Amino acid sequence: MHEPLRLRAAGLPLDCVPMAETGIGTFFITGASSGFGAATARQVVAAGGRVVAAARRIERLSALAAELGTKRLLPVALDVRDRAAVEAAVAALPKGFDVVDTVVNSAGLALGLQNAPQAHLDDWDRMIDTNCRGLVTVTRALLPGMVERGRGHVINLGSVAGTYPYPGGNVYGATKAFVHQFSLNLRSELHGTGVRVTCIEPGMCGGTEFSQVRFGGDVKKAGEVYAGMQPLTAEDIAGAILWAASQPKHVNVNVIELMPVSQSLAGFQVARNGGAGDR
Ligand code: NDP
Ligand code: 8X3
Repeated sequence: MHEPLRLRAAGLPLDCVPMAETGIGTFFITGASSGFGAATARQVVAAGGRVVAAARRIERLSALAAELGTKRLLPVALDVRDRAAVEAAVAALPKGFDVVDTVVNSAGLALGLQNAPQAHLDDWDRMIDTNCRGLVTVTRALLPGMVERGRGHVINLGSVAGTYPYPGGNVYGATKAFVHQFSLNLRSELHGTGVRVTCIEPGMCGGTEFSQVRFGGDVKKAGEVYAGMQPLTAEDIAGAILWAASQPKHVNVNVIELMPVSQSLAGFQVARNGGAGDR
């Protein structure tokens, strides 16, 4: 019998349909108030899934819920750096949103583009707290349920900055290298549990708030980053996330690295000033 019909015949509300019946299942998306997170929420709902949408700006999330429907999207005000708040939010998920099939850890940020000697330690602390500590806190809170159910998917937002160095990338790139290695270690440790892990590692992506945040709200400077080139879009990244999430259950997509055609690598640099340490 067709699944929804079988559920109806069994007297079960379609509201509590688990992943197998809803196809793409329930996603817990951090950073859902903007950029990749918001685009992913839209694509998940369009594919028939449900979303727990988490971020600090609740008014943005409420607007998204109004757009996509409160039966499909639950807005949750959350600062991923607050461990107690993360644990409480996961424990308080209401029926219909409490069986999380996929977590998308998109909350993250870059602050500043100064070289290390000029960079601000407060910015470094905030990137580490959000991109590393926040990501592992959310993941740790959702993993036991996934392991218990024998299915689930952790999808982390890394970056090409975690693999390829560039001036000003210092701690931002290092946090994304952390995300890459954390993802691979998770894969290894979740061996045999049925829980999948994917790290999505994009290059330059426009149309999000990423560069505005990096440059302290300077919209002009943020716009110049993408001048004269065609960056990736948030929809491109959401498409990669949905693709990884909708593979057959025996397939694990470990890492997806994607860049705009306009961006590539430039190789090593040499300081021709006489020798190591010479000025
Ligand atoms: P945006 O700035 O558009 O979105 C970032 C999201 O993170 C916002 O929803 C913001 O919500 C949320 N966020 C930030 N801090 C916190 C926090 N402490 N607690 C909860 N949520 C938080 O950026 P993108 O969508 O472009 O980036 C998403 C991810 O992808 C980031 O991890 C970024 O590093 C990574 N990335 C981005 C690339 C790009 O070029 N855009 C390329 C490669 C990777 P709120 O402020 O409401 O809390
Ligand atoms: C963001 C991509 O190239 O601006 O992670 O660092 S890049």
